[in-house]
Amino acid sequence: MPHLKLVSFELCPYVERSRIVLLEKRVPHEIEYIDLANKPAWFLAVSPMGRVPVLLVDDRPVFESMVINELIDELYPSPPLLPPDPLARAEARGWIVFANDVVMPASVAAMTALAGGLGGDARARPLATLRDALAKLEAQLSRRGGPWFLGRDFGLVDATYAPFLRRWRAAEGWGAPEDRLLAAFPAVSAWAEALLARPSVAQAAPREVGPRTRAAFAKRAAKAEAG
Ligand SMILES: N[C@@H](CCC(=O)N[C@@H](CS)C(=O)NCC(=O)O)C(=O)O
Repeated sequence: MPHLKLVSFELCPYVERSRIVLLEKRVPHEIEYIDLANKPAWFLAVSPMGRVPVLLVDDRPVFESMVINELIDELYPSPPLLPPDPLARAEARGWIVFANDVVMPASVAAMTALAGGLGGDARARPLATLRDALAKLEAQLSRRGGPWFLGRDFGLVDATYAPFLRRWRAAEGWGAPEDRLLAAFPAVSAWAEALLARPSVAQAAPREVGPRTRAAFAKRAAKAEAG
């Protein structure tokens, strides 16, 4: 089996997705943390977009969490984290893209607003996008019956959303009562509970992720306000 090294930044939710997948598969792996504010030359040489995660597979770099996670699933087929049916696999990939393209940008903007005490459009717009995204997830979960996104089996969609749900649950405590979006979505809330109780997800949690994420987003908001 190849040697695996996950190049990481401790608070990164995308890295955390791959950690969850590696832990689900019980695959031995090494982790190397880098400072994203001061990227080493060796990292820039293996990460064309300058982003973590990168998985070094016997020194061959693989980038993008979605690609890394599918590779791990293919290299270590047990337990499978994508369904055998092509249509169900396509659905899983679609909802992973939804996380990447809709949920993550909205949650970053919303967490920046909550941590930085921003108001107006900077707060209202991402919260509205996130509420709309959660409603779509709620409809899927209700239709599919849980406990995991596609149904009975934990999979890559679950590993993808767990880091977001971990952070968003913490972030809801930073704002006003009306910023608590999850209360209106019982199926998403139950999914979040089940995810955070899962051993792989619990083990992948960065140290003091809530307060450190809050501090990072407050800094980001202050920087944006300073122009
Ligand atoms: N689409 C990428 C997103 C990865 C990403 O945005 N990672 C952030 C850290 S959480 C990063 O490396 N940003 C580069 C930087 O901050 O310079 C993935 O899924 O792997």
